[in-house]
Amino acid sequence: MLQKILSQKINIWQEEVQKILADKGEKIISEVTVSQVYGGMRGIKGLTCETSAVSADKGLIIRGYPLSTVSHISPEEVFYLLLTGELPDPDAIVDIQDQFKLNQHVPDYIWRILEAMPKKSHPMTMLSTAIQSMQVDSIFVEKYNSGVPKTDLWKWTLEDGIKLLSVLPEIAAGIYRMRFNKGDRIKSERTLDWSENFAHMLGFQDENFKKLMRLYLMLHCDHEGGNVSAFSSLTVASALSSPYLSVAAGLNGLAGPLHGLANQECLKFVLEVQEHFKGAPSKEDLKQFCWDRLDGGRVIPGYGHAVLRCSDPRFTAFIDFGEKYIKNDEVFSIVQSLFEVVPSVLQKQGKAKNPWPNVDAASGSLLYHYGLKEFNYYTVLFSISRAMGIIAQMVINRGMGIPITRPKSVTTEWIKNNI
Ligand code: NMX
Ligand code: MLT
Repeated sequence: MLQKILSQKINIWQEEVQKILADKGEKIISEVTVSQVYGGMRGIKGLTCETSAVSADKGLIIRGYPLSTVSHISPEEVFYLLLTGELPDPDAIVDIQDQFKLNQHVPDYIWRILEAMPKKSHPMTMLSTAIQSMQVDSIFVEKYNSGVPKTDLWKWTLEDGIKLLSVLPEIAAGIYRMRFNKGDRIKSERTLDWSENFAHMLGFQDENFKKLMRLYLMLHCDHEGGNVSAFSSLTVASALSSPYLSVAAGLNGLAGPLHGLANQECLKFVLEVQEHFKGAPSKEDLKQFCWDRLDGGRVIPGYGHAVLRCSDPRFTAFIDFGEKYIKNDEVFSIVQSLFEVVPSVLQKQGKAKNPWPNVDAASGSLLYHYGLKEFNYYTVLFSISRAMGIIAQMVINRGMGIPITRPKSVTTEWIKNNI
């Protein structure tokens, strides 16, 4: 069903792009300054992304829907929305859920590889190792080797992508149970949906934790094309590497503390506050604690953003969840106090261009409340969700025939002599 819908849409999108290129191909949409060249290419409009856009003052907009208007939908629904640009009807939801269930089998070699890894391996290293090991079963590689036309490669990207999304919850849950000595792996339960099944395989039965997982896996799904994980994945995919190698590459970027690993760092920081003050501190004490951290040359995790210039709507969605379900939790109350204190501290310091909280500032406190306390696991949760956006972007880019990524670099010598 999904392949059929996408076949029609991709033809239309291709025609649209051909027309844009014919009419506007030589128009200028961005200028590049020397500071941008040395500054992580910030703000340069240099690639397209159809699945979502991030507005500086509104945050994530998925296929035209501001996040707050769709934050209630399930991960399966958002995957369909990212791919097709439309919200699925009930038949389409069942179709996606069936496809995920049909492809759920995790190959045995994955468990053997994970078991052979050093016991103290970071869960993100385990996850990306497991994902890239699945390259051996890539349908995309098989079809590429058999010489299918380039225009059809998106179909096999989609097939590998769906396979990967189908097994990711079980692999991730297996990593959790193995890495943190939680006992045997828990078998997948076919009557449950994607996020409920994941919560079940982690070993959590609380209905509110399941609600949190549904929200968590929806909120982290995508953040346009230029963030480190999407951009890295798409660059690797542009060389026609398989979806397994490409997604693993992006998740290795997500594992950096300035990107997805900030959720681990953030909860660590909140717990340090709690430990230091033996409870929730006063606003004045908290302010001083933040200044001490900044003066020590460290960032406040969960705050700041390369694109946003407002509170991240994903943060707001988590705070709303916390206020509804865990109002009196001490760790959550520290997160709320930080929100009252950190923006003014960062503004006063005057370095961060965005003093407001990002997605990572609140999520850890919610997971911690429900007993998922192993915070170096948190970026794995981010990864399961982000894989949806990366795969959707990859399928669309292949469908549109976007070529290999290859921007031009210059040397400092060249800048000295030519600018
Ligand atoms: N705490 C302290 N300093 C900060 C912070 C912060 N939260 N955010 C930015 N700055 C500093 C930054 O380090 C830089 O300092 P310097 O000039 O000494 O190098 C200066 O402010 C200017 O940085 P910006 O242009 O505002 O930020 P940039 O676009 O380069 O980086 C982040 C964006 C998100 C990497 C940065 O804000 C940061 O390090 N935040 C903390 C880590 C974090 O929460 N990351 C998660 C992002 C979301 N995600 O999940 O991916
Ligand atoms: C993300 O979700 O990818 C982060 O907010 C980082 C970004 O957009 O650069």
